[in-house]
Amino acid sequence: MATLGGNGFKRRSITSDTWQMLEIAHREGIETVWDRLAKQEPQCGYCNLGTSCRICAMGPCRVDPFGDGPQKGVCGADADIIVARNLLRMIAAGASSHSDHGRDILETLHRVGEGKTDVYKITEPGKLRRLAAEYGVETDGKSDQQIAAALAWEMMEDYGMRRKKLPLAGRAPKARQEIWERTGTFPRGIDRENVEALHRTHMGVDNDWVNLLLHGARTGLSDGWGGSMIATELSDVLFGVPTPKTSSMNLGVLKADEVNIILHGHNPMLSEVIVAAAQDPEMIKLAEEKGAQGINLAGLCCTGNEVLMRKGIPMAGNHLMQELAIVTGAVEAMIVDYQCIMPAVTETAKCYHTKVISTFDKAKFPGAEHISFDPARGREIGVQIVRLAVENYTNRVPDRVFIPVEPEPVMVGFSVEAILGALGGTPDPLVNAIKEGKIRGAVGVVGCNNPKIRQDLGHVELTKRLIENDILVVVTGCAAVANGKAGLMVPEAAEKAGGGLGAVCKALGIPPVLHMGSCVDNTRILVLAAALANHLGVDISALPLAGAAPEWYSEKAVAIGCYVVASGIYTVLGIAPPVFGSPNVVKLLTQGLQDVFGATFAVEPDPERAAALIRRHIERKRAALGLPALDPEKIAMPQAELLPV
Ligand code: BF8
Ligand code: SF4
Repeated sequence: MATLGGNGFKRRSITSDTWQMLEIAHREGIETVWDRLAKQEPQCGYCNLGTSCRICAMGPCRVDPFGDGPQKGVCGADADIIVARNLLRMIAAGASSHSDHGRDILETLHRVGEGKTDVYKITEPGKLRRLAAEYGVETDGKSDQQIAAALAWEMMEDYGMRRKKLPLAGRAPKARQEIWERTGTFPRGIDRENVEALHRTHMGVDNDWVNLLLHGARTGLSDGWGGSMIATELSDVLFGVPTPKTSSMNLGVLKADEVNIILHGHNPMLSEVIVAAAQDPEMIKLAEEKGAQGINLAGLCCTGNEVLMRKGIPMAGNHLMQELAIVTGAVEAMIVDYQCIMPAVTETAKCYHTKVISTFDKAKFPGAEHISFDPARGREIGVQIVRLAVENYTNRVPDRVFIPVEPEPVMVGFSVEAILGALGGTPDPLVNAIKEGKIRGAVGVVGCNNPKIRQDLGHVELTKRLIENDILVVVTGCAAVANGKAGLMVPEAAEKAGGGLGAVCKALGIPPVLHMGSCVDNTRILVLAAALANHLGVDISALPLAGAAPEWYSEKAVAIGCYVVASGIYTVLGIAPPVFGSPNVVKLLTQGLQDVFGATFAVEPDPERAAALIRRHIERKRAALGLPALDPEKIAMPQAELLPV
């Protein structure tokens, strides 16, 4: 890519570690995600519009809604049906990914309950008992272990078909639950909604695009108020409720003189045992014998977020950094579990001494060494993996080691419990600050990186505009890492906030951008929104809240967007989903859902304009609640500019 040398790399990202590593990758002829995107261009127009279909062998088909080409697939499906089916399948894939992750954690809780593992234990008995009470599990006179077994058994039902309603959805305000009842979207069973989504999208089943999309909402809700929420709640029970702590972010967290182990993926089960094994004196001694000063763990993606917010393990980067982390030449092992791990990492690793170690039997990677993770033997496997990494230190080529930047400090770990704790135990101070207008509202900025958007630009510019205008920002996933790298997740960033939000943050000693965890932890945002709504006696859709996924790429993000909107929160996407081939579907998602769920989607790639859309929305909600509000029309909408990609 001759044209992309020098400053060309700056068009790909706003972060210096990315630029520097891209320069090296380019020099060494190592292909990255950006190069592969360039080779794919122009990408298929039908697929971008969502009007291609390969669901059955009469196809593949594509319809041409805006031209003279075919208007129907071989079976007769038109653009509306094809777009709606494709979208529902995306939602189901995303919801299944989160929910299957939740299932893995649930099975671990069950093992703990049955006494079949000595690796994991109940770290938060209080939270275990609160959850047990929600599920009607008897706790009086019962041990933690007995409660864990009984709660796990009950939660396993959430995945099945005996329930009419998912119990955790009972956390939503009554008004919200009534909307779900009325529209037939109350999630029943996690697996059930996902299997039904696949059934409905088989050729010749559900051919009503509205009906398909309503099931999309129900499938998304089974993730948000089901599978993901189980993943979050049980991870807290087993590994601890996150509390505020300081750490650091970007590739500068790697250490030139230590064994570097990267934890990449989503499931904290394995990373917990790796963290323990890396502290094992025998392993540290072995590292010293190999000439290293110690063992350094660093996170990537959402496994990184899990260990960051519970244990303060530093974060090497977000989604687009996975190949570039290896290009530092300083990574002895990249340990992967599942989700968002590009198959490309094993190719990049071949150019270095880095070992990629896959660990889940459901997620194998050609070119990786596979060590099958068994929770019953977690400790032993943790030590085995760390030993492999330590022994690999001697294969490092010191001349190729380049760690590009100094780490950026961050404050993380704002679980709902921690936020309410910082506020003195009740939502009152936050509610009062919102009522007075010191804080105008709150926005969840979440989701991925996508090489179609200059890395981190969407997250960081949107967040800056929001906090400047006294809107509290909560972040998860790769959006959190973007903001952390940009220096917005330290208490000193209160200076970059407006006077109202800034003063609140200074009084509490917290950043204006609160890190709430990994992507399954978006459910923490739901729980917080429900708590605020219940506190005020209103529905979630009445609150001055919004969501944004400025750089999303994954099916999981589609599922998240879907449950956020179906929970009553307006959501702005920075990347267009593949729906624009059906004007009917677009109209429903961007307007019609207002009458169904009291919230809609918007698509706006320009973060300045996205911020204006969100500010207008928040002021409208404030006015409707009778709170002091700005005239939304006076919030200027910047001219659209084409973003450099
Ligand atoms: O679950 S934000 S790129 S790492 S999908 Fe993936 Fe997106 Fe990152 Fe986490 Ni979430
Ligand atoms: Fe074509 Fe219909 Fe089969 Fe899709 S389901 S591939 S539109 S025939």
